[in-house]
Amino acid sequence: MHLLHTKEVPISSTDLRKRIANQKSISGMVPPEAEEYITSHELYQKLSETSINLPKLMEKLESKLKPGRYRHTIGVMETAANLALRYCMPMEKLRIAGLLHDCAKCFDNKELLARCKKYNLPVSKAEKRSPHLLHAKVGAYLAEHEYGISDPAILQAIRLHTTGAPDMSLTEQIVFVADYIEPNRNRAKRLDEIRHMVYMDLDMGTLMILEDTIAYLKEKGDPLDETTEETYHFYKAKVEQAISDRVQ
Ligand code: DGI
Ligand code: FE
Ligand code: FE
Repeated sequence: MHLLHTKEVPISSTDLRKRIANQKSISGMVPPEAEEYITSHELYQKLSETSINLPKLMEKLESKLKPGRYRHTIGVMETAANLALRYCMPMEKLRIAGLLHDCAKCFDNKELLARCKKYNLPVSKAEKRSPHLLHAKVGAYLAEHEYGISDPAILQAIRLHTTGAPDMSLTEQIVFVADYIEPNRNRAKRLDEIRHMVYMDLDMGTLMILEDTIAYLKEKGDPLDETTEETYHFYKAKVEQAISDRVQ
């Protein structure tokens, strides 16, 4: 048995967890690295979705989506849960985000544009050219107003799931990646390689997805949304930086 002589710290972890659940700052009460980890992994937050009944949500979605799309949705939900466990994120939160990410996929382009007008959602030039991109934005709106989700991290993950965004939160990045690799997907090239990679290096996996999506869109002649492009450049630079840090 070793006795450790340490300074007495008059801070209890229970109090810290309570402060976080009540959205109070813990700045200066833990080392900065611990605070950064707690924030980026969304730890100890009160899950505002505790009242959410997942089976009911699933039933409602199943009635709205085509069978193939619903299967994909369940695949994304389970994959997001797996990745949540891998990257120490709240699993329930990621399941809900995965389940709802494509909840507006039942609308055609005309309906998506009409919904944006109705809900006062801005439509960019790129979205006007490719209105299917709007299912992400409209989906976030529906998740909040029709499926009762209030957690901003979930809503933002749904909003960004098609183009990604530079410097995504872990929740956003996991939904983005899960959407691409879920087990029912079978068309994209390098799928198995990417599936393997995202469990080893999430940023590298994200970069590979962006490379392949951009190549696919170029081949099809579809215009790139500038967010997709910015996201690609962000993760390319981040991965290159990580490699050069490792070499030094
Ligand atoms: O809704 P899903 O089919 O599950 O997946 P998604 O929301 O990622 O949408 C995939 C489609 O979106 C796929 O065909 C690629 C396309 N996409 C992704 N980024 C862009 C894009 N399409 C255009 N036009 N521009 C983009 O930047
Ligand atoms: Fe989608
Ligand atoms: Fe999807």
